[in-house]
Amino acid sequence: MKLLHIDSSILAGFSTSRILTKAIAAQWADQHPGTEVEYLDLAARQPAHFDQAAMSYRANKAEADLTDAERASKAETDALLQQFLRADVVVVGAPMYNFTIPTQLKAWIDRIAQPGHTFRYSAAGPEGLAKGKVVIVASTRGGAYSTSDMGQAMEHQESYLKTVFGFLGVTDVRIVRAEGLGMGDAARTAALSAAANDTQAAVAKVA
Ligand code: FD5
Repeated sequence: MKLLHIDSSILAGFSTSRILTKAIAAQWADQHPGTEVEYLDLAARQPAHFDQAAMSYRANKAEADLTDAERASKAETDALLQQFLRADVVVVGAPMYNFTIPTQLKAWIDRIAQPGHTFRYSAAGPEGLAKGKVVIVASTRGGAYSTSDMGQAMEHQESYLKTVFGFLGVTDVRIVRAEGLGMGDAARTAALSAAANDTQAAVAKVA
């Protein structure tokens, strides 16, 4: 079984989501002997923004007709896409920055969301092609959003990730959440303890 461990926090050694993804990946490997872990640090190695050169991926141009920028971009897309497709389990560190995910994580999603590879349009509508994977999201945030309707309406982090992974065919998205991290010491301690419980549940759940 292959596990892809992804971090996107820009806070390096101060990051909370990095602590959570590390624990999730370690516990998963413990409980599933033979797990091969690949690691992707999107803050250390950020994919380029999905731009005009990146769009050439969709045009199926002959290799010889690509510009240098398009060729480099295609190689980046191919590498990230294949890495995602070969994973059975994807652990994603996803802090909330400005109500949504870090730009580095969005740049990765833009690379892996490719028609013909991870989704396609059919007569019956869009169909996700990355089926059978488990995605575990380590969600961290300064405020608390899960406990009120208003909070849920304002957060575009977990809800966005569930939507986009669902669109790609991943129906099993598990959330490990530490929220209220900026609301004082007691709230932070409670958040970390809730995330530890979520981790156990996410790792133990049978697909
Ligand atoms: P991980 N939380 C929210 O609830 N909302 C946000 O929109 N945006 C944007 C940024 C950052 C944090 C350090 C908090 C937000 N947060 O990276 C973030 O989700 O894995 C959590 O910190 O740790 C989470 O743990 C929102 C991230 O996961 C954000 C750009 C950075 C944001 C509505 O919703 C600790 C530094 C910070 C911190 C921080 C910071 C916040 C918090 C902790 S440090 S806390 N809160 N370093 O020192 N901005 O590295 O440990 O979790 O609330 O306690 N900075 N921010 C916040 C640094 O910046 C909270 C609420 C709201 C808005 C913002 C600076 C310079 C340097 C290095 C580090 S909201 S340097 O008004 O409720 C909006 O070395 O000089 C280059």
